[in-house]
Amino acid sequence: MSKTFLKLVADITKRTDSRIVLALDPPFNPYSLKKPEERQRERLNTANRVKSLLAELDGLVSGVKIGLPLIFGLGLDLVEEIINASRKSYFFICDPKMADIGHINGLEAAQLFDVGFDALIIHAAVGIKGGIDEVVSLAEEMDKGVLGLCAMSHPGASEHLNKHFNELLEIAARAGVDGFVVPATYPHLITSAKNAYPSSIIFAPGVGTQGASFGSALAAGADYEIIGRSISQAPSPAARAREILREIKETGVSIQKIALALAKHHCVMVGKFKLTSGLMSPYYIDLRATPSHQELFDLITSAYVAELKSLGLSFDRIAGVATAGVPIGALVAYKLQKPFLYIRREERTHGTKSLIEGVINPGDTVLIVDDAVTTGGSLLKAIEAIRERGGRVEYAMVLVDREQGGAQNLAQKGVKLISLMTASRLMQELYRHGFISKEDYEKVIRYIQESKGAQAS
Ligand code: BMP
Repeated sequence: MSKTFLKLVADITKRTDSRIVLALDPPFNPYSLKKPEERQRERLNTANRVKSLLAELDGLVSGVKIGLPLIFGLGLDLVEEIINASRKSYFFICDPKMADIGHINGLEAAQLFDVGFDALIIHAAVGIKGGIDEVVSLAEEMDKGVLGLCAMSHPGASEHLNKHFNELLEIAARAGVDGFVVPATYPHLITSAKNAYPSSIIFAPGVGTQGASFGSALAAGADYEIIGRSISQAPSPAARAREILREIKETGVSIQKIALALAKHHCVMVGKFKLTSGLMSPYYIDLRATPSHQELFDLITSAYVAELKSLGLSFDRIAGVATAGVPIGALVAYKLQKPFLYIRREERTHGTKSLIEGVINPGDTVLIVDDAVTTGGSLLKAIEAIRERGGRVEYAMVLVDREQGGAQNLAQKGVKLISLMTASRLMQELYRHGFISKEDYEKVIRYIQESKGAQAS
């Protein structure tokens, strides 16, 4: 494990405050030209374009990942020039997706480290002995980093590679890598990796062009999002990177802040608790007091608003579920300038005997808001009450998904659950920032995993 690489990553990120690593894969093929001098001109033009791109993105992106297409096209001398030109602005990761025997890996790695790459990516699937080990020991000698690729982002990855994710993660960790590459398109794998190795550093590709939304991998527990075409092929890469950073900040960073503020105000507790659903739990989230903490409450409701805006959903009304969903929903509705109504826990015993307080017109689309979901029981009751009154419900939104079947149970009723964070993510943040002990963290994660297993069986 390279202290130098991890320190470099931390120092640059401190300066940029950006969790983006640019994947640099410009479409360029000098070999389509026949004459050597034409090829060379094309290489120099591309190297200059890359240098200007990196100068333009200074401060917006923390790392640059260079893959084989650019290395083949330019050759390592020009790659070295590119790295030297912006050495101070970025950490540089080479992505050859190494997968050979250790001896060959070592020969490749020595050249890549000598031209100035700070770290490289190797397939965890090659295994440690006579595979990853030679690269890790060379990296240690040269004070460089190694990242283990443990799963991939494309659909075919689920045919074989990603099925072995946990084994690959364990292999990479045992080999002594500095971090993992885990795809944003399979966010549950990111959460599993962070749960298993909370102090590891995770880089997630697959964001933007491949479908995962900006900030989603960070929300699942990644430390960096690897973004290529969405930035490099935008008409103005710097303007696009700024927009993406804004989106990421609104989701990823605010989630971390919320998690820490919840802990600070004792809204998350570890112990032995009985939930509304009747299930026992080793942790409890109580968001009923959040309106008493003005800053925290503003963070929470702003995060709901930001997520709804970024998803671009349209609906006519917002309904809060009693108790904690009422103040949250009311403020979110106010911020979005939507009418608000709420759903009681118990029917009134006199008067209208309705569960609903407020106005719904038949055909209105209603977004249901609550604080947390376990199995989805309270949300399903609310959905039913609203549908009985002629309202249409397609989405329900919560701050925390306790990952105990809520999303699946709602999906069966045709409702998509939007959650700002999973309970696993919340616990990771609390553990990483010293609010809960390793034992408590592991106990809660085991409980979450086991209750997921119980769902599946
Ligand atoms: P883009 O954002 O343009 O899709 O680029 C993604 C980058 O991440 C590419 O450089 C690709 O090689 C890399 N990558 C990936 O897309 N999926 C993986 O599973 C692993 C990767 O390294």
